[in-house]
Amino acid sequence: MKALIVVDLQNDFVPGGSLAVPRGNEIVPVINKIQEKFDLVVATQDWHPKNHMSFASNHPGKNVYDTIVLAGMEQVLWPDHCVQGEKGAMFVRGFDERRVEAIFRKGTDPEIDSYSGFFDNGRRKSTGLGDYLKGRGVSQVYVCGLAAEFCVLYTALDAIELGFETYYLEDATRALSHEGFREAREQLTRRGGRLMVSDQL
Ligand code: VGL
Ligand code: ZN
Repeated sequence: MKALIVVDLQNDFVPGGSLAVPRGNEIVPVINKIQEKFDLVVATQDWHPKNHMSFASNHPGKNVYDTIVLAGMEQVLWPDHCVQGEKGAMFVRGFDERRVEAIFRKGTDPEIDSYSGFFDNGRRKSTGLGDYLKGRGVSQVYVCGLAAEFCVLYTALDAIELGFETYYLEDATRALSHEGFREAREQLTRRGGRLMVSDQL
């Protein structure tokens, strides 16, 4: 069983959004097209309360992209994004959601961030995605979405660790930075993930 995990394809992560990934909108048609190649399609959604501690706005005197220690880990402070129920948190217009069987929301605890679709950054809580995929008999997972070096990367790394054969769809993701993308691909392959482009599906 092959599953596609569409990570955080939300308005705030595409041009016009508050934490826009350059050219993030370009992956929408790619993701729409490849869904038919999979037995199962699931999605994740970054879903923060307004008082989320990853928002620079909740740390008076701090600026966006400063780092702090949160829950014992280094944390980048982001612009407010993907606030529960707001437009920025909605899926990007044009994303064909018809085949999405389940949506896993993350980043809901104000005290800790959550890049991976499987666990928060401190591995305190699971979203249930791993058990869901295993329950559906999935052995191979393909990750795509935004942003390549944050939520897509950490979702892929956790998938590897949970024992899934894991593919990172390079042309169905976009990164915040070139350097971040390069490092993400390197880290992924070092940890046993595989890089693929959608034409190879
Ligand atoms: C993400 C930063 C903060 C992502 C989410 O989806 O990659 N990045 N929250
Ligand atoms: Zn976030």
